[in-house]
Amino acid sequence: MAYYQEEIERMPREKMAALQSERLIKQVRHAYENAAPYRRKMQEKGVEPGDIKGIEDIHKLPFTTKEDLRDEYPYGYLAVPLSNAVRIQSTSGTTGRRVVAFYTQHDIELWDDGCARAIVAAGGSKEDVVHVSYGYGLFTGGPGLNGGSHKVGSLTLPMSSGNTERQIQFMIDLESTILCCTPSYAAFLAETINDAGLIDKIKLKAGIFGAEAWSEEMRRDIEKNLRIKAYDIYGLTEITGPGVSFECSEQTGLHVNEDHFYPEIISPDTGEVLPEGGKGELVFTALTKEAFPLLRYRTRDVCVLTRKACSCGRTLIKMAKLMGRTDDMLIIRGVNVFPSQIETVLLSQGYTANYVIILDRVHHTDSFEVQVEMTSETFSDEVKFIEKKERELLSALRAMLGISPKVTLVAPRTIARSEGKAVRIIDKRKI
Ligand code: DLL
Repeated sequence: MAYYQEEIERMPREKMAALQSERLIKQVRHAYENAAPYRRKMQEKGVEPGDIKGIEDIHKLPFTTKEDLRDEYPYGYLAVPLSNAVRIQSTSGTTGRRVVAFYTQHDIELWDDGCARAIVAAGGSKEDVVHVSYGYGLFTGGPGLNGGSHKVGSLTLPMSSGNTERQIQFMIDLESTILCCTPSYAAFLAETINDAGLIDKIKLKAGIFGAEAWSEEMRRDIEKNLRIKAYDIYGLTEITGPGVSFECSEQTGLHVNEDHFYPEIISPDTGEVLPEGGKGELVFTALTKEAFPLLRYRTRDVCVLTRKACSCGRTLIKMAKLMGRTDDMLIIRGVNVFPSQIETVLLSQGYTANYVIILDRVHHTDSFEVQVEMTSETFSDEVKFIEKKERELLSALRAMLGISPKVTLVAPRTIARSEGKAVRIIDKRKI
């Protein structure tokens, strides 16, 4: 069994707790002294850095939410001089919805280490050709796996997403062995490769897939169609990006890089920490990040943690595959979409908030349709006119979301009204 940082990945429990304690004490002081919102929130809760004497005191700290980060956009939570920051990444969404995360060089290193651990756990070494088809740019998928692959010493193909024909050509010509992309794109690549009769030319042995939920059934299909072993990887921009946790050969959950990211499960309603095995909202504290420390960040992801021994030999705590979210965020083809973004576009274009989002998964790819009611003013039964209006709305939605839905305009008063909460999302995807 190979490890990237064996001493950490197989560290005995007590030693890990001591390391986490030491790091938390330092990190809380750093955040308190260098980022005003942490200081303010801790003062409001009556907590001082001196009250945190070890990891067992973490529950005394206030939570941080996405709204907090947005309210302080862009520099409020930055905890180092801007001149020490070397990179930003950002979540998808509009200006109002964006979170910008900052990194020092030290932060990039620990992020890359997390991804390197994932690649080695998937069987990667310097002999491998790592084909990175996650998007590059503000999205963390491409840069994260790219950095991890460099650390491992593998030949790295910075493909980014899209241009499937070129992806397959490079995969064949350069003999890619490890594919990194969203599970939906992996399924699409598998289908395209098999349809073209090229599967025998493909040398892939493993895939590292994340950024969106995927089922065991989807894993089996991808494994069969690409003749690989498929591993899950989890992360979020605010914490670093991919590599917060990763799957090993046992494929029964994801090891959390808990020397850097301390996980807790809380009740989303009361904020109380749940005992091991309890299902609730995942909360992370970044113990070592300098530029954007993050104390008790509420991810809104629903999950379970377990310390059951793992056959791979790692002692890092494991989280189950994600079980949903506590908010209304949708992940469509790997892109985070809030229904409120769609509503903003509709209202700005003269429509009302009478719409439905219909999601399905056809051949492992998300289909995404937005049905919108025309108003009596915009109503027309002229096909050309409706098509023009649909095109205009599509381009406004694309600009806002970064992905393109199918837009269908329907006659006024045809979308069912609800007596309670409006049903705006019909999600037929089986995840
Ligand atoms: O999706 C980072 C990433 C890139 C992870 C590449 C893995 C691979 P965000 O765009 O900030 O970051 O979205 C974070 O995506 O809170 C989850 O809800 C969801 N998510 C990420 N990984 C998984 C996964 C990246 N393996 C949000 N399974 C998170 C299910 C996932 N959901």
